[in-house]
Amino acid sequence: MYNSVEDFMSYIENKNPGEKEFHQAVQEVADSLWGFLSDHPEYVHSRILERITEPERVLIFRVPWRNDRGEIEVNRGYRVEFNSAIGPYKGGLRFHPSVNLGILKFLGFEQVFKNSLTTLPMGGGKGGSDFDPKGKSNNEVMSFCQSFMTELSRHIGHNTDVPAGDIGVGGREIGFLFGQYKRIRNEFTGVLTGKSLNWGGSLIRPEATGYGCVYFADEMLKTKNDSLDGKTVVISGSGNVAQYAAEKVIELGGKVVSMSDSSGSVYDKDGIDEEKLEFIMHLKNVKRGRINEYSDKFGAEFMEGKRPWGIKCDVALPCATQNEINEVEARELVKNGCFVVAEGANMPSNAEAVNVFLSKKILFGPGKAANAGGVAVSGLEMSQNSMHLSWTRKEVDTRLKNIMKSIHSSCLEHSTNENYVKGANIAGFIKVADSMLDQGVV
Ligand code: NDP
Ligand code: 2IT
Repeated sequence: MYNSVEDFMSYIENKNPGEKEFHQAVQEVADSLWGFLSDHPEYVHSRILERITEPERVLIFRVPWRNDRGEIEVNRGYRVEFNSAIGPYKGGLRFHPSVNLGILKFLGFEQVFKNSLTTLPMGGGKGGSDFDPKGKSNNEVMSFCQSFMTELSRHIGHNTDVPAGDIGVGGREIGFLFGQYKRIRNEFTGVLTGKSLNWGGSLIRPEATGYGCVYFADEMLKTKNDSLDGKTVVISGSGNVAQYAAEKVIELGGKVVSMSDSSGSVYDKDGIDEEKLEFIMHLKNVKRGRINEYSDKFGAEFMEGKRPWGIKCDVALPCATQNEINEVEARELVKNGCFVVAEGANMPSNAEAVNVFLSKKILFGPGKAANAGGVAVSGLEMSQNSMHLSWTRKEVDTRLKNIMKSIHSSCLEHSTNENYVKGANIAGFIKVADSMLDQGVV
């Protein structure tokens, strides 16, 4: 038993040395839950906080593969199976050179709460590799994916653990991974989500995270009798989440003035319209080029090596990666009039930035609520696979919208002062914790 959040965090830090992103994610949840737990001693007596912060299983494996020059390369693969209290482990795979155990544990931990919020029966997990898909040929990406899945296939299954995409893992990689799974296991099942439509994918899954994030922002605005129409919006990233967040903002009448990648940000004062967004989608999904090509083509400003948070806006949608908004940037956003932040990425605002947003009382939707649309539609893809049928675009989009609405109201229900961070953490926790209590000491 711990007397304070500080005591509990010392325990977490000693037990998980060096995993700073994991500590950050746990700290936020512990801060949110502390008062609630003192009113609910049953969770404390059953050591739910100690149990929920310990993954059920962590797999780490060697991934050897051959590059186009015939040389052997070796990467490290991971799958963190964090919590299966409410359903099979579910969460994405990230391929990025920065991947390590601490990052995947933070992502897996967040996923447990996020998946609980979706209303669907999914546990939490996350995996990936330090493999860098940038600059690799299709053939190299395929070789890597096949080797990765050769080991992973022993541990996953449609009722056990269902991976999907994340940074560096999109439709192409899911295809290679699925092909190898099927070949090894000789079964065609919904073991991965984010599949192509022809072989078991769901309509709206590619769009779901970005659309869901914008639906969440819209729900927050509605509480102020406001909407996205006419708002100036800054988006970071230009990958899957950023692209479809931009598409939905444009559709709802907002003006997107910036998108970015790890090399810098473009600032287009005239707005990124549908046609310009199509250029970005082709640049990123087909050519796999850099964002400065947008500036070369459309004459917009390119801010090399810079994040977009200095640009004046009403709404910010961080959709790139963790800790991409620090305290100074958060203050600058608020000073420039930004009053809505909805996190498309996982933990893009660091702890100090979150405190700025909360203390300034702007509408702040934390990632585990605002970006839950992606995994929610993954859950809908699993349902469709189990029923061997597919729903229409409209059907899936309506379900996505309703899920985002339900997450929004759960957040408000479990917090005071419109603190969506606290609301999301408590609402996500209750369902998982009660299920753990029901299932005994496991
Ligand atoms: P993509 O790989 O499609 O795109 C990632 C984008 O973020 C790229 O523009 C990339 O730039 C940029 N980026 C990645 N790492 C960094 C970094 N270290 N510094 C600066 N920019 C970076 O990934 P997704 O769009 O799928 O994921 C984006 C975020 O959304 C992640 O936090 C992910 O966990 C989260 N998320 C994704 C979901 C999904 O369904 N895909 C669901 C829920 C959350 P570059 O190309 O230069 O690396
Ligand atoms: O962070 C996330 O929620 C994802 N990358 C999506 C996970 C999923 O299983 O669709």
